[in-house]
Formats: sequence, structure tokens, C-alpha cells
Amino acid sequence: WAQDCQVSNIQVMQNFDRSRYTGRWYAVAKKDPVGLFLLYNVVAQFSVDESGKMTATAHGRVIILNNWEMCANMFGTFEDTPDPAKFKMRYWGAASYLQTGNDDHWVIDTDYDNYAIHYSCREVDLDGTCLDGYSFIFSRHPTGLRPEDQKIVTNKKKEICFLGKYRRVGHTGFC
Ligand code: ODT
Repeated sequence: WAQDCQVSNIQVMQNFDRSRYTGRWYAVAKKDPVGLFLLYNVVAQFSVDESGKMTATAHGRVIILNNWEMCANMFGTFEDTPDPAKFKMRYWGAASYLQTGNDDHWVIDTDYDNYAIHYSCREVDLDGTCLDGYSFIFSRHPTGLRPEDQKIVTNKKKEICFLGKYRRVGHTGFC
């Protein structure tokens, strides 16, 4: 089943622990959706509030109106679903001209201390595969993934049918 590319068959993190996921994550690679938004220098910060709800902020270089680049601050709230690793993410920007939306937000795999693989399919095709989606590879280290995590991440990219579709996300400290 693993590579049939059905969105409904994608395996996510078992027993996802949102409190261990909190803190800072550096995007080191990204598979872009149609109409990409976040470009590079992307850092996400996850929190769990008093009521146990997950929230996040992200900042980074973004592209708006297809040709304007700027540094942006973004905010997200996460709605729980029956699967602890699958959320609905409502997001918006500090300024009104930034992108807003409500996307799936799945945690595919993480060891909490080094790497995390995020997945979001925005549009499922008639055959059940993902027609428009995006995915972030996150690291706790701005320098990138540790060599020992790279094989795991490559396997997961394959399982979510995005292998070969990622670009590197650099960190120059600009935003
Ligand atoms: O960049 C794109 O092309 C897709 C749009 C991404 C929207 C990002 C909004 C972030 C809101 C704050 C949440 C932070 C958590 C981010 C974790 C993973 C990916 C969004």
C-alpha cells in the first residue's frame, strides 16, 4: 500500500506528542504547492496553550502577488481531529495582504529532537492521489539534517509520493 499514493492511505506519526513537538523548527526543504508562498529563511515555532491546543508562528521570506518578496510573520491555530497527528491549520499573516487559509496539517514522522516531516494535501484528485499539496522537512538545526536522519526522511518522501519534488530551503538569517 505504501506507494499507491492514495492520500487516505498515507501513514502519519503514531502516538504524536504535541508537547514534545513544541519549540523551534527550521525548514530545510520544501515541496511547493501551486501558488507558492513561503520561499526561504522559514522558521516555525510551535506551542501548546493552557487548554492543550496547538498553535504556531512562522516567519520567513514570502512571495506575494507573484513578484513581491518580503519577510513575513504568520500565525496558525490547529484544530484537532480523531488522529492525533492530523490537524486542520487555520493561518493568517500579520498584514492583511499576506496569505490566509485552512489547510490539512499532518505530521508524517518526527523524532522530536532532530527532524520532522510535514504534509498537506490541498486538493485530492478524482483517483485519490494528491493533485496539489506541499510538504516541509524541518530540522531542529539550522544547518540541516544530520546524516543519520537523511535516509529516514528520503524514505518518508517516497511514501508520501513527493520524492524528487523538494527544493532546499536556505537559512541566511535574513528575516
Ligand atoms: O508556503 C506555501 O506555499 C504554503 C502555505 C503555507 C502557509 C503557512 C502558514 C504558517 C502559519 C503559521 C504556522 C506555522 C507552522 C508551520 C508548519 C508547517 C507548514 C505550514
